[in-house]
Order: sequence, then structure tokens, then C-alpha cells
Amino acid sequence: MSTPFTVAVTGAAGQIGYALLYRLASGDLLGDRPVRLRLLEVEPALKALEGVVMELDDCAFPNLAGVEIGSDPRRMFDGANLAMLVGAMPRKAGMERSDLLTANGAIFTEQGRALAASAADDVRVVVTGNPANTNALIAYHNASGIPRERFSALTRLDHNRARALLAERAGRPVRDVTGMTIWGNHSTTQYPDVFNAKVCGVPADRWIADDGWINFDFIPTVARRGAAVIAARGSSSAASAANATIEHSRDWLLGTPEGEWTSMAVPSDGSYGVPDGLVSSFPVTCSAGDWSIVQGLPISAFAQAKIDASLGELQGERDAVRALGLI
Ligand code: NAX
Repeated sequence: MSTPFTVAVTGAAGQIGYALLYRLASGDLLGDRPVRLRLLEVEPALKALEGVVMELDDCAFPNLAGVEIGSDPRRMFDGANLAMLVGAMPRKAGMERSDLLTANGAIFTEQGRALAASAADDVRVVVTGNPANTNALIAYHNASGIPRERFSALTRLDHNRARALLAERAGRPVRDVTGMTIWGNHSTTQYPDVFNAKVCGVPADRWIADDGWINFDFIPTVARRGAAVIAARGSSSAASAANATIEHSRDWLLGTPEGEWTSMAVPSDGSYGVPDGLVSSFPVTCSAGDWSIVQGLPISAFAQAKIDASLGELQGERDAVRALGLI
């Protein structure tokens, strides 16, 4: 039997956690390879987490090699090959943006340091908790010794939403939609890029041939899908966010399919003029645990203006956390 792969999950008693853990344990990440789970929560949520673990036990998953829970990040990240940072401080009524960044700054500086202290040498980190891009920026700045390329933030849910919406409009199955890209921040300023996507191998804008739909329907619908789910369901996306967190991690670890790319927010290497180090979403291919940004995609003036707006927002967040001394 192969060595168990250790996955640390933060915010494990939350709603994304509840949708995520059973899929990790059942083999959706690495198939038959045994998985060991290390679940981090804040102290008051540990009781609820015990119930989640009881249910994991009751599933009798053959490849679940053990579960540990706790509230000490250094202990829970010990030996982690993959860390899914899902837990974050939500914005509460009356909270200023700087309060939100300060609260999350405290979480992600501590978790960055804890990862550096105790995670496995090959650790990879995906940040799902919002504001995901900037939380990842804070974490990598505080994880001295771990290459920044090992940190990423989730825009796969946006990517999946964009693919599904384009497929529906084209009247084709989702598998026929390729080459989707989310650029920028995981927020309403993101730019979902139809112009480099294809449907059945044909450029999607030629297939759709309706710029009005792309600009005034597709882009805002993808960008505001999270709010639409909250309005309908009464709580934020959970199953789809868990699914995206798994797909992001699986592609990173095992590789993107031949000829296809995905969207991941990663520390910029300056590609496409994105300031170095900013955690921004790009088209990426992955192979054997490394990502690389797809180069040379054409960006129109319209697209560039959208991307610049999102980058402006990310730079504002970066400047704010820098002013707070978090990076
Ligand atoms: P929940 O509020 O249900 O769960 C969050 C859990 O995190 C709670 O159990 C809480 O106790 C825990 N937590 C808080 N601080 C912690 C800390 N310092 N260490 C460990 N655990 C901690 O939220 P949920 O719906 O599960 O969403 C989790 C995060 O994902 C939120 O920040 C949310 O905004 C974000 N999302 C990100 C998405 C993305 O695509 N990047 C989409 C879905 C989601 O909105």
C-alpha cells in the first residue's frame, strides 16, 4: 500500500468543510491512494467537528488512513502535503474593509508561519477562504522557506461557473467548452474570458456571435453568481466550492488534461504585465505538482481594461495589508 497523503483542512466544521471532507476521504482527490486528514478549527467549533468525524468514521471509507482534529495550526499542519485553507473570518455587519483584512491577516500570518514550521517539504497550499487572493498573499509572505509558487488561491469555482454558463448558451455539454480563463481577483471585478475559450474547438465568440450577451449577461452573471446562490439558497456556495477546491488541487498535483488549461490564482511572475508577486488568476497548465502560466494569449483593449480594474483592486488590497504590517 502506498504512503498516505496528508491533507490539512482549515475551517473543517464549516459548510464547505462538510461538503469537502467526505469527497477527500472517498478518493475524489487521489483515487485509491490512502489519505490522512488533519482538521483545523477554532476551539468553539471543535465539538461540532467531532460530529463530522463520527460521520466520516461511519462511512467506513477504505482509503481513509486517519483523522485528527485540533485548534493548533502547527500541530494540524504537521507533515501536510496539501493544505486547504478554507476557514476565514467572514465580513460581519458594520465591519470596515480594514477590519476584515486585519482579522484575516491575523489568521493567515499565523497559518503561513505554521505551514513553514511544520508542513511537509512538498506542501502545496490552496486558499479558498475570502478574500482568497489576498489571504494567499499574506500566507506566502509569512511562510519563510516555502517557495511562493506553492501558494495559490481558488478561482476554479468561477472558472467552472463560466464554463457551465457558456455551455448552456451554446447548447452543448460542458465538456465541449475548453480554454476558459478567469483573470484577476476572486471578486465581482474578475474577468471571465470568452474570447480565448472554444466551443467544440471553434472560438467561443464566433460560436456565440453576440457581444451584448458576452458583455452584459455572461460577464456579470459569472462575477455575481455567488450572490445569486446566496439569494436563492440562503447561504453561500458550499458543494460547488468544495468541488472546485478538489478539482484545483487534483489538477495541480496530477496535471491538467493534455491540450487544456485551467484557472488558478497564483503569485504573478510578471506575465501579462501583472505586478510581480500579486496573487492573481491566470490560465495555467499543471504538471507533476508545478503550475505554469499559459503565455501569449491575445488580450483585446476591452479585456485589458477589465483585467486592469481587477488588478487595481488587488493592488489596493495588497497596499492595505502592507500598511497593516501583514506582509
Ligand atoms: P463557514 O462560516 O460555514 O465556515 C468557516 C469555518 O471556518 C467555521 O467553522 C469557522 O469556525 C472556521 N474558522 C474561522 N477562523 C478559523 C481559523 N483561524 N482556523 C480554523 N478555522 C477557522 O464558511 P464556508 O461557507 O465554509 O466558507 C468558507 C470560506 O470560503 C469563506 O471565507 C467564504 O467566503 C469562502 N468562499 C470562497 C469561495 C471561492 O471560490 N474562493 C467560494 C465559496 C465561499 O464563499
